[in-house]
Amino acid sequence: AYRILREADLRDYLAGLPAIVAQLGGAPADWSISEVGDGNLNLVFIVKGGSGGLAVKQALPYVRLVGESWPLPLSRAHYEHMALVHQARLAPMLVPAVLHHDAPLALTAMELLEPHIIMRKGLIEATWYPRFVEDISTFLAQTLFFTSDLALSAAEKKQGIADFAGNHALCKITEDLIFTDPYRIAEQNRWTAPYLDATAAAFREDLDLHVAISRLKLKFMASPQALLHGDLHTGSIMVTDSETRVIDPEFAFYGPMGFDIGAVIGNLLMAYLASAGHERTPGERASFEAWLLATMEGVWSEFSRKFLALWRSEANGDGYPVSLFTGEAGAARLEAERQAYMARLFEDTVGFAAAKTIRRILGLAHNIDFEWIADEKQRAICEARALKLARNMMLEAPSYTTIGAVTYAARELRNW
Ligand code: SR1
Ligand code: MG
Repeated sequence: AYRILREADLRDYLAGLPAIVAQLGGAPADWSISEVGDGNLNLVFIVKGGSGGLAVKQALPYVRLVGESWPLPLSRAHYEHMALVHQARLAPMLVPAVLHHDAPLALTAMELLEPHIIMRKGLIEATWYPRFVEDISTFLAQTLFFTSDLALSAAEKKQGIADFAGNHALCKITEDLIFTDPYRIAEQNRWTAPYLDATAAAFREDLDLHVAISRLKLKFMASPQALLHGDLHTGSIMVTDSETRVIDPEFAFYGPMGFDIGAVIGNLLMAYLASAGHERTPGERASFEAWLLATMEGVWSEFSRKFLALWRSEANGDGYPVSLFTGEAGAARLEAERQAYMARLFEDTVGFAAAKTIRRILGLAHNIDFEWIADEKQRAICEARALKLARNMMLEAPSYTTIGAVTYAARELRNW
């Protein structure tokens, strides 16, 4: 039966699992266990034994950030587990290995990622991650392509949608917190007041923006293109110099691919525009910010290259029947169609990146890229730049035809 585990309960529980006891080593009484969760929803324990360690995540029956007044289904642990297993098959070595799952307890024990750190924290420290472009573009291309109609039969795809359809409470969080609340008066919204009061009010009055965000919301709700991670911000990525692991897919569901890609790009944009507010030497600042822009460009261009390569070589799905594109003319027409598909996907990506940015500045759940800028006026300056860029990206998404156009606009706004 479900119960919220404290450290002592977890010790007793894990001591009853022979494979886990072997993984940890030593006597259970000697294991160190500490709860380290700093996310918005769950408990996270780090457990260390005589010869190994693991991370244990348990879902709470409510939103941790807010408290018991906001109940949330435990079933999200089931969807997260299913997504992790699926992603491990599609993108080996890019997600943590699952060691144990207990559905009634809404608990999953995973490989301990050490010395990995949460990427967002590394970016605030101006740390570069040379593997990131290669790894995240592989993760995105593999997980999105192989769960799409380009790779699956119609029956397989519909089964996939059904398997994750029950995760609607987590989708509802996204629908409200990203696509609705930042654009209306909502009790839980906050922003850096008083500096952004007028901007927040302008966003609440901006009907052009309300149309644009509503189109994106509809796309999020009604375009089951592929199995998404669903919350792919830089707090859901753990990194070292040489490794990348994507964690926390509890928001997984079948949705529009651009939502995951846009999450990565939007969070890099925020890291870039927050950089001015963090202590750095001038040289460190310039080279780190240049790396961030090159990283954004690399994420899209490498994702796009890998996704297209998969489409050309692994397209066994029902989406584009090969029999309709025979001969030289057919092959050329299909290739043109692939390019048009990627252009539409990029437009979605730009819009979702903008939505992800606006929600972190005007909505409930903020991020430490901005929050850790102690001087509130300086923070508001960085946030205002990000809001200006995001508003333009959302309204003018079709005019951003290349990732270079996005990074050019970001660079232009950097000193606005
Ligand atoms: C109430 S949950 C707030 C946010 O935390 C998660 O990481 C998701 O981004 C969600 O929108
Ligand atoms: Mg999370």
